[in-house]
Amino acid sequence: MLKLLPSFRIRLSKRCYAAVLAERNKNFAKVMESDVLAFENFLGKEGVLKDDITLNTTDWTGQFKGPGSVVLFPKNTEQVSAILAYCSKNKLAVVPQGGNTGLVGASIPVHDEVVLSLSKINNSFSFDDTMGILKCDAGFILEDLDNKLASLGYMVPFDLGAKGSCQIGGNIATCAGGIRLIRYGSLHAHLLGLTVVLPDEHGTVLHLGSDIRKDNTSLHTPHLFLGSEGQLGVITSVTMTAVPRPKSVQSAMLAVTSFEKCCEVLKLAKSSLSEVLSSFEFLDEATMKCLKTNLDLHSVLGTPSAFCVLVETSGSNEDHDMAKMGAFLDECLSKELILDGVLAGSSADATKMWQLRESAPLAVSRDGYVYKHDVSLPLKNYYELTNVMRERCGDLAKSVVTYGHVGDGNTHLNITSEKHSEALENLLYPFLYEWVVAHGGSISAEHGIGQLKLPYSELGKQPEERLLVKKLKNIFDPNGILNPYKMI
Ligand code: FAD
Ligand code: 2HG
Ligand code: ZN
Repeated sequence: MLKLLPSFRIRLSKRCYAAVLAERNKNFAKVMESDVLAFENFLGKEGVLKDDITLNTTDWTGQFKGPGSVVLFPKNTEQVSAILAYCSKNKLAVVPQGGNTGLVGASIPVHDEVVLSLSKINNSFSFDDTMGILKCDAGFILEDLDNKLASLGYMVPFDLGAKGSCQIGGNIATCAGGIRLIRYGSLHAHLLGLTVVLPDEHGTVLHLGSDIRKDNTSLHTPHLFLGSEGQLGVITSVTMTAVPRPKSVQSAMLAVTSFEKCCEVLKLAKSSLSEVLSSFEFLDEATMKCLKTNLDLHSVLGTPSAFCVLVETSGSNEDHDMAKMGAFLDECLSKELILDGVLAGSSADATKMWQLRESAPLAVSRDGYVYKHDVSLPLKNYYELTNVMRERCGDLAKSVVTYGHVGDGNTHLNITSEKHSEALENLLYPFLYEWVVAHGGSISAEHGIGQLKLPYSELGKQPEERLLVKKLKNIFDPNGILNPYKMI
């Protein structure tokens, strides 16, 4: 029997918690015609959207919708500064928005907050191709940025399924993980500097960190913005390292019969593929079924199996990398760690494999109402969570699906039902998050807290740490106008 953590001794459903916390703060003013005129004065009429704002007030999952008030499209840091100074003086709450691909309802208004879209701040781009240092506007779409770097022989050191829409500023604000973290590390390893605008009465513009690789002259202030979920300041420019684009990429999909064997394959991949290993992703049978049923996507493997692993190497010498991958696959087979395996013979084959993994979020979203999870766990408990929840949900769940970045201990357990079910929700929460924390995990490995996990944001955290974070928030945002009702 799990011991309830102090904040959950009174067993309230997630819904009750969220409703209490999300009440409109009466200290905030409402947007009036005079405010709209002021915004038009800063941005021109084309920079202010008043009607038909649904796209900016609904999240990717469709589960979070806020009424909002107005959407602003500044074109540069100075305009962001003018907006934030005005909103701070006039107590207007503001939500920064990047590509709006976040999965926790953090990028959309809860009530009538002003949406500040970064999508027009995407002009400035410079790259030092000796040091591999990139400096660019925060509103660049990740894929566009990566394509620009491709022509210079480099790439962004992370990649995710939402790359066609998410923005580099949003990636920093969420500390996005993705499918290459096993190789290049998290964004903490790559961030060098930021330009941010504070939501104070001056709209203070700060240039944090620097444009060089090494700088130990201060606290590493840009890093405070990693995972800040738009609650400390608005990021308008990013300086970070890029990595040489690999000349040789090998991808293989493997059929595995047990989760324990998946872990053995991971161990072997780390030791034998070592420096060229660039991804180690995971899909279970329920995910494959969902892909087939909802998107008509079929496994590339002839043999059905309980688990599928997608292994990728990236390097600079095709012969060397192919030899390594070949030896690794041989060893997997000879040790009977895998049942079957397919090595991509062309980039089209590799695309098919990646399409399966990257379409998993869409496949589950087509399955019905989705309870999404983004937790990290020690590997010994990784799939145990799925088994525990599958048994607990019984017939109330339509599908219990798991995919994720197994190489990073990050599981995306998605549970679906035909429609939203209070009974299922009460079975899931707070049990699931308490289970994760009790097993040494984190309730958010990638996507953050936003609105979705707000009732549980204190789980696994020291009260003193939460207090420190609140004090920091007050320093950056003295009037508390930036992205209220969310993580902090
Ligand atoms: P938004 O969704 O617009 O905003 C996210 C948060 O950042 C909000 O709190 C917002 O206020 C804040 N914000 C945005 N821009 C700024 C800015 N310039 N300044 C200050 N605050 C800002 N995430 C992963 O980590 N790994 C994955 O593998 C992954 N795969 C995904 C696959 C799919 C299909 C989808 C839909 C999402 C996926 N995500 C993943 C989640 C999401 O794409 C990331 O969190 C991404 O980094 C969000 O970027 P965005 O520009 O869309 O930000
Ligand atoms: C992924 O890794 C994303 O595909 C989305 O982080 C996870 O859909 C999800 O739950
Ligand atoms: Zn993910």
